[in-house]
Amino acid sequence: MQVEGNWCVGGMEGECREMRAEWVLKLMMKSGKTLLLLLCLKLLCCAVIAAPQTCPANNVDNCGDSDGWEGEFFPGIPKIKYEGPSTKNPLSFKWYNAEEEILGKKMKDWLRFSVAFWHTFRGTGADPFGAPTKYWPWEDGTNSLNMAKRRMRANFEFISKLGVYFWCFHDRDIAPDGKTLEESNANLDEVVALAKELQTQAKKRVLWGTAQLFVHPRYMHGAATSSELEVYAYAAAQVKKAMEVTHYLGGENYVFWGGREGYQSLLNTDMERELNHLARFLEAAVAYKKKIGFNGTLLIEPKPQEPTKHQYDWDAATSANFLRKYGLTGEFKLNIECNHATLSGHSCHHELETARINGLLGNIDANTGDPQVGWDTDQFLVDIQEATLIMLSVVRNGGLAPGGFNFDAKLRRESIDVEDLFIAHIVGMDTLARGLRNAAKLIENGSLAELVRKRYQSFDTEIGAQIEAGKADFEMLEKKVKEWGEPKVASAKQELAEMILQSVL
Ligand SMILES: [Mn+2]
Repeated sequence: MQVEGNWCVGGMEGECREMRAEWVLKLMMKSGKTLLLLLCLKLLCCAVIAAPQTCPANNVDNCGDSDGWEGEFFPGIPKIKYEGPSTKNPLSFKWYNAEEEILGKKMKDWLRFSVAFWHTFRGTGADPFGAPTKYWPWEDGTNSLNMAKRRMRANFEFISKLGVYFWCFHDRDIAPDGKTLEESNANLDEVVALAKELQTQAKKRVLWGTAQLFVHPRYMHGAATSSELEVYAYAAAQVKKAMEVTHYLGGENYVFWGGREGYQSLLNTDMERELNHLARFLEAAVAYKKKIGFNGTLLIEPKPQEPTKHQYDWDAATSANFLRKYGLTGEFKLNIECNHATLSGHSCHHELETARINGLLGNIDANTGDPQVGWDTDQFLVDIQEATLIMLSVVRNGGLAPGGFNFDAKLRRESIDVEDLFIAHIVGMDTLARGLRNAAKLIENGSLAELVRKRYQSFDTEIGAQIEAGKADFEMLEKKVKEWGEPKVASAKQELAEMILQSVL
């Protein structure tokens, strides 16, 4: 018997056929009306495709077998080791050597890598045109509590084998949504208790936690900027809980990505009122953080569009201005995502430098977009030049701690092997490690710093010092112009700077 649906593909055929047969048999014994049964099966399968989150947390029987998992989740995949640039082994590091010192610090301390639970363990490969393509062997097609726990165990085996110290999560991605806030909180508590046990055993930590305030229909107008008071309150309750569990898991940061905080049209939007509400929401988050003794850094993650036409946290400069206006700069830093940087028309390097010079660089969501594609593709970063520029900013910032590099990146829809999860993270880690090595070469070589120093040397003078100290008035400068005549202007040496950068790649 053929059952259409999205439960089973590719390598899972064997297990899936068994699952289908068992399921069909159970149902046939109950009803005996084969035609009706087939119709129900068809409808059920369609429901699974359309809304994978509709399977209730407590409804295990109707949503597949959610018993424990025997043995390893990633059998045959060893702990990933550094083998150097000449190795041909895809399951090894070519450039990332965790314990090696670069510029006086271990690579693992410069890079503080983190796995993003939502992409790695909840990413299905679905897109607006097509169904999921990824069916990891440990998934049973449900969103049950048992499945959430099994997934959490897979997460810790993955980060342990990968040799990463941190992980990041959204509340609703690690535990299923309940019918009420109380039920959702209870689900979260149960999964978080297991996560705490597993991360203590594995000696891992949470880089940051966050609340998912954009999937549920209640958040269609936004969360803190929703036009509905009850939604604002619900979001506050959800963030309160997400901060509590992040604190419980020893999280070093807490992130606010603006989800649907933005607008689709200014005609029906009171932008001033919405931004005031957002500021009040963030003030309340600061107050609650202090109340529960959570010392993690609060981070705002800029993004210009998607899902709204105009997100309020457009870019680093806009976010910095928002924080200043509402007196929040001392309480927040920025989490810069490279793909969001390019969506806003900047380079990742520009956004990092804008955050850094404003004292706001807190964390990096390490990913990249595609220059031919206009949306947020969340790809693993593989561009060595981009990685070198990123690491130049990170080194200038003295590192990112307590922040780090979160791989907010997903496999392409067409990459469907379990080992692809490892390969993608390995190449992302190696690219940034190579960027760190190159940045160190640039800094130790000194030619680029010298080029920049020379470019501004006219200000290293008595009058220059007066200007920079705010002591040069227009009358004095006019007098100097009459004395000096036409200014002599030097070359910017851009091509030489590019040549120097090329020499370390
Ligand atoms: Mn993104």
